[in-house]
This record gives sequence, C-alpha cells and structure tokens, in this order.
Amino acid sequence: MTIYRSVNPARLDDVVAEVRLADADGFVAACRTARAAQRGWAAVPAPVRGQVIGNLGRLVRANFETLARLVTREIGKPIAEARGEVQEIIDTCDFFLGEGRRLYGQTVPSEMSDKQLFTFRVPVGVAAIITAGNFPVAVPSWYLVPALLCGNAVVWKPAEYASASAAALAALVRRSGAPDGVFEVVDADGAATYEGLSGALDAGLVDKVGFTGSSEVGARIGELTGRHLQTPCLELGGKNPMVVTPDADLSLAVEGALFGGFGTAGQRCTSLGTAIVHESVYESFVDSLGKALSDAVIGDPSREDVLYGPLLADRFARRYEDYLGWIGPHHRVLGSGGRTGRITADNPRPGFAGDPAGGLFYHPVLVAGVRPDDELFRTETFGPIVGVMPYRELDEAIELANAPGYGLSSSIYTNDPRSAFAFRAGVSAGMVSVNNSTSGAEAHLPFGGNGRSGNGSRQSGIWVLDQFTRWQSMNWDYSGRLQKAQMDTQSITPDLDFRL
Ligand code: UN1
Repeated sequence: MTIYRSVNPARLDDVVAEVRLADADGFVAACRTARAAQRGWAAVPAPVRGQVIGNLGRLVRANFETLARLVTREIGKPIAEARGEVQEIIDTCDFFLGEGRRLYGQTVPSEMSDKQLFTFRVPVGVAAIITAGNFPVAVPSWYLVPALLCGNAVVWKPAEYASASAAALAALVRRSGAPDGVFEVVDADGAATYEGLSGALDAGLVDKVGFTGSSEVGARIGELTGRHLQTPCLELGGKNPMVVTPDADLSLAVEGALFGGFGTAGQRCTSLGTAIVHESVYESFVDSLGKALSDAVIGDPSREDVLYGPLLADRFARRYEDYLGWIGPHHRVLGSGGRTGRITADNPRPGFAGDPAGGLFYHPVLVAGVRPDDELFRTETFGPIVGVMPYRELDEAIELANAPGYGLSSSIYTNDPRSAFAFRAGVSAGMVSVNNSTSGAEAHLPFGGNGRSGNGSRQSGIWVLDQFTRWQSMNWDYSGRLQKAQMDTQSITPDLDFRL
C-alpha cells in the first residue's frame, strides 16, 4: 500500500495529509459499491435528492473559511481566490437544488389521436469522476452535484496532491444526506486509476466518465471509453487567446491579462496563453503589462494582496521549468527584471511576500515577440508565463487565436461591437469573453471546450444535465387499437393544381 504525502507548496515542510493510495482493485471495488447503491438512489424523488444538494450548499457555507484556508494551504491558491472557489460550490448547489424540482421532460403531441408522447431524463448510472487539483473542490462539485441530483452514483478520484481538500468536501457530501455507497472517494495515482477504470468498464460497472486534466490523458480516456461505446465528459487544457483591438481600453486589457495570465499562477485551464495585440498598441500594452507584473506582489498565498503564490505541487514545478526552456533568443522577457525560474535568495524578487526558500515560487514571465511557430505559442504552459504577439487585421488575430488547436476560453478587448461579434463567430473556443479575462467563468453558463480542449461536452447549468442523464421517450396509445406510425396517420393533402 503506497502512502502519498500532500504537502503545502508554499512551505514544503508542512505535510497537509498522508493518504493511502488504492490499487486498481480498490477502484473497481468502489465502482461495485456505487453500482449496488445507484438504483435505490435513482428511486428517490428528484426534489428529495435536491434537498441533499441544498444541504450540501448550506454545509459548505457553514464551513466556508475553513475550506478556503485548507485549499490555500494545500495547493497554494491565494486566499481570495480560494474563497471564490468555495463560493463556486455554493453557486452550483444553489442552481441544482432548484433543478431537483424541474428536471423537466416534455409532453409531445402524437401524430395520431388517443396517443400521447413523453420524454424523461433517466440517470446514466455510475459516474467515475477524475479531477485535477488546481480547483480541488469547485470543479469536482461541477460534476458530482449534478450527477447526484440526476440520480447517479459517483466514484470520485481526486488529485493526490489535493487529497485533504477532497476529503473535506467528501465529508460535507456525506453529511448532506447522500446514502451510503452513492458517493465513493478513491485516492489513487494515475496508473492505478487507469487500470481500475479499465477493469470497471470491462465489468460493466461504470456508465459515464468525467475527466478534468491534460489533453494527453483526456485522449487516453476517450480511447478507453470509446471501446465501451461511451462518451466521456472531457474538460482539458487550453491555450487561451486574448485579442486587444486598437480601440480597446488598454488599462482594462492589462488588468485582464494580469488576472487571466497570472491568477492561480497561470494554473487554470482557462488561464491566458497568448495576448494577440494590435500593432498600433502592442508596445504600449507590453510595457504596461510588464510594469504591472514587476509591481505585483507574489508570495505567501494566505495574504490578501498577492497576485499569486506557489505552483501546485512539485511535479508541476518541474514541468513548468521545461516550458521555460522554450523561451528563445528572439523573445523579450519582462515582468521580473528579465529573471525567470524559481525565486530564491540567489534569484530574488523584489517585494516578495514571505520567505521564498521553503516553497515552489516562480518568477512571472511575460514573453514578447512570440511567433506562430514557437512551441510557446502552440502548447499550453501551465504556469505564470504569458506570450504576446502583434497582429494587423482582425481576421489574422482570429486565425492566430485558433491556430494552436485548443478551444476552451478566449477573450477580446474592444469597444467595437463588430469586432466583438466577428471574434465570437470566428473563434473556435467554447467560451468567449468581451472586455473580461479568459478565466473566471460563472457557474451556470456552459463550460467546456473543443479541439484539444475537450470533446464538446459542456458542464454547468442546464447543459450538464445531458452528461448525467439520457433521454428516454415514451409513447402511450390509449385508442384500444394498433395505430401504426406514419401509416395510420391522417393526411391532409392540398390541391396542387390550384393556381392564383
Ligand atoms: C479549471 O481551471 O479547470 O473559469 C476551471 C474559471 C474557473 C474555473 C476554471 N471558474 O477560470
């Protein structure tokens, strides 16, 4: 049995949790337990299931600050953002509490008399949910809240490096009145999860997989579930563009780039990847953003005033260091007096909040002069690094926005409605912001991406219901005779020889 230590990335000597990681059999066993509990849960009336969701929202509210502080301690997200994350769970519960009293089907007219047609939403069954740790409680709630509300059982595999936050959310879910077996949590590493998921699919124990994480792992999950004729809900990476037109409010755009690119240390799937700025305002945008970055406070995430804290965990820091290798001689580096890499006594950052030595803190990097064939332009870089490039015509900016082949979020700063709508129509992203940053989606609009960012599935609001229910149609004939569709339908034919 492997023990995993989840450590505070701002103070690596602070062990937040020690968890036992399950093996593949442990994952399959949890799916079996969920399978056994699911039918009973589906039989509970939806408005009553909704009460459980309402209870969860109230319990989260009652534990608001404790949960936010735990998130900050475990993954290093600044406390203000951690509070926003906890609020996002409450928002999700608020929405789905009401959905328990809707979960509408339709009554549909029949083409024949004495016959009525209906549609029903039917739970999918057992949903296996695998989540990342950058939003260790909010993003999981986007899956498990609607999944449970719709009458499914959930097996949740949280990120190991966020297992204490996951355990806290799980304790609240259990307290909310979800019956035993309906909600199972499995701590496991990626290899055991994949093997367990494969075994559970072979054994017919999983009906839906939800995954938030990298495009590479998402593709593997897509292959695996595809073999079982299933469509997963995939929320993957992004190389999210922000276009700045000549007429844009430049200081607003700089503020949006600062938050979108460097909030959560650039570790959101919605984080800004490349700012694509009209050549007439390019230099001034680069200078202002560079200056804003140099002035920003970085460091201790428990402080209210920091732009960002440490990277999530060691493995993200190591991967991020590889991305820094993509900075080339044709680039100009701003934001930290030309410094990149880990913030240390030898590689210091003026105004750093706290002691950088004990944590995974990295300099912010603004890379000007990015080109379309740069790796830095083409690939997601989960960390505090943003590229900037100029454009001449809006069509070119839209082409650049789409070129990396992702399609999660996007943004345009403009005061011209024609540019805003042309961008909306032309961009391949699932989400478009106008005069707001690429990140910070609200919890009741469709969330999801296309291309390398996902398979078109959408979370949040009413749209996620299609992930966790299937439509069942019913036709009820009370005529007392066999009425054959199409054949026994009355037809009203016009006189086609009629002329005016
Ligand atoms: C993620 O990084 O996986 O829109 C989700 C946002 C947040 C969610 C990000 N509400 O930035």
